[in-house]
Amino acid sequence: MDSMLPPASELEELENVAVEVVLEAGRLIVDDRPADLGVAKTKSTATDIVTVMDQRAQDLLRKRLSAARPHDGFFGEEEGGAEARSSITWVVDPIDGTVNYLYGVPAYAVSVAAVVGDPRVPGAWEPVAGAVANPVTGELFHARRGGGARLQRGSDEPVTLALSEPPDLAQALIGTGFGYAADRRAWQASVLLEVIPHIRDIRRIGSAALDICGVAAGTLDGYYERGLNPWDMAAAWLVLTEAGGVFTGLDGEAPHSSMVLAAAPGLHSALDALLSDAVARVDLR
Ligand code: LIP
Repeated sequence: MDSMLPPASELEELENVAVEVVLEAGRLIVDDRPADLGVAKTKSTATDIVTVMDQRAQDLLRKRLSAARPHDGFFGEEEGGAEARSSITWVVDPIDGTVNYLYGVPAYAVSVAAVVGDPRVPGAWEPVAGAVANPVTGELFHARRGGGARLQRGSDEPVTLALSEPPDLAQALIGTGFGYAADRRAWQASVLLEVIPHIRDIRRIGSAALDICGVAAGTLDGYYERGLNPWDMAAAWLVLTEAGGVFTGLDGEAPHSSMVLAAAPGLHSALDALLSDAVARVDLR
């Protein structure tokens, strides 16, 4: 897909646009959060919720992105998309960690990525610029292909992210998540039972974008989850790989809804082997 890569100057522009719009949407979901925020509707299951602010934030992001880049496509978690007339499609999660947002748990994020290829087809797309903002903690992660990854906290100077040597698997702090369907959660719990005796501990933060950025920033050593959509992972994927990390599916495949895993090179293969065995054992039952 390197042949589809925009020139360096355009990658920088795409990164700046992503940063600008995630900060604005982040302010909107914090400042305009209704005091009586509730569930506007549900999607795949009764616990897969949408609030009015998910749609409002997506509408704002779409408006700003189409004003800045009228020919680009738009592919978001909520309603409303657009086909690309350029090589770029914006993949957007207006609130990643919506359940945390509803409960007031300060671990949710706005995630915006510019990708090449078709984000609806696993293995047929990749992010080239992007940003993830947690509007409560003031953490802003951003990256562009070949340009490295940065973390900025509030008005502090941005720091360049570079993964350090990871611990062994047995000492590794691993993040994961659970889906909205009961049978999916039961399967994920069975896999976790196989995994947890072999690692330091598990963290369930509730936002894949923040989990994957956490691996890039060193607040987690690794992460895995089944059931992610392109918008949950697009921007954080690039933050991680530009920080020197590895982001794949199982057995080194392309990232896929069946499984994604994230870690530093030295830990990734051990985590992949552990997960492949665990999934095989659980699926045999
Ligand atoms: C969430 C993911 C999280 C997963 C949740 C949910 P959403 O995305 O970020 O990793 O465990 O089930 O899918 O629905 O808040 O955008």
